[in-house]
Amino acid sequence: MNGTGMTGTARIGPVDANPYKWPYDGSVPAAHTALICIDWQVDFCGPGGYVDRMGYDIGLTRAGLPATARLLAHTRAAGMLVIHTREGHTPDLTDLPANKRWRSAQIGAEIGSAGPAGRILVRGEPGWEIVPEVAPVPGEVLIDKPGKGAFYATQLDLVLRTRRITHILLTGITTDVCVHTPMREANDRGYECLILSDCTGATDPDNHRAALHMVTMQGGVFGCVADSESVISATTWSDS
Ligand code: C5J
Repeated sequence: MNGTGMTGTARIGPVDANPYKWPYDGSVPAAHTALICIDWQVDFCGPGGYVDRMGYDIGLTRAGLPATARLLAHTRAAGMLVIHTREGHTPDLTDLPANKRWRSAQIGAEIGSAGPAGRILVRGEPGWEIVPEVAPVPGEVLIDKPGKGAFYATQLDLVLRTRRITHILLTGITTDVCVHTPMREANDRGYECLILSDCTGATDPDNHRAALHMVTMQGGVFGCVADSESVISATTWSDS
């Protein structure tokens, strides 16, 4: 028995998604599927963090939190691998490209400078922590990354292959930057991806919509788009 009251082995699909019923191969065991929660950090959706300091509306980046928390509970019960990513730099900033630092200074939120949530985008600072609504639980994987992609300069691909993951669900912020980049990276590596429209958010609503729309082009150029309820209702359980 798990948190859903269901027993046995879970399988996902077919999910009512756009532009095709996800996944392409009909359905997938939860054991071969990972939920990746991208950069749900104070710096991106909390008061005094990087996004707030840049002057953007954190209401937009927080919008996907309730649906993500529900989906997290579901995927944990289904036995999926849960992976959390955090964007950030080492305290000495040796992994911070000069142009990234310069650009952040132009917009008044220089990476590495001190603010209400500690040093902006620096590992170990309060702003770098994942917000409590979707915080990791023991046993879940944490991937720390210096950039927008989750595969570059990380062990993510090795973790996925070691756990025999073939299919990926993506939640997180921001839709157009740190969610889109790893979706593209994963798609190029052959992972079958689904981005959750209500579990993502951007600093600009048009960018959020456009980023989701881009996925649906060319028959699903990077995978598919669906909402979290469609994933939950497409989960079936059988005795193992
Ligand atoms: C950005 C992110 N937008 N997590 N990072 O700089 O999307």
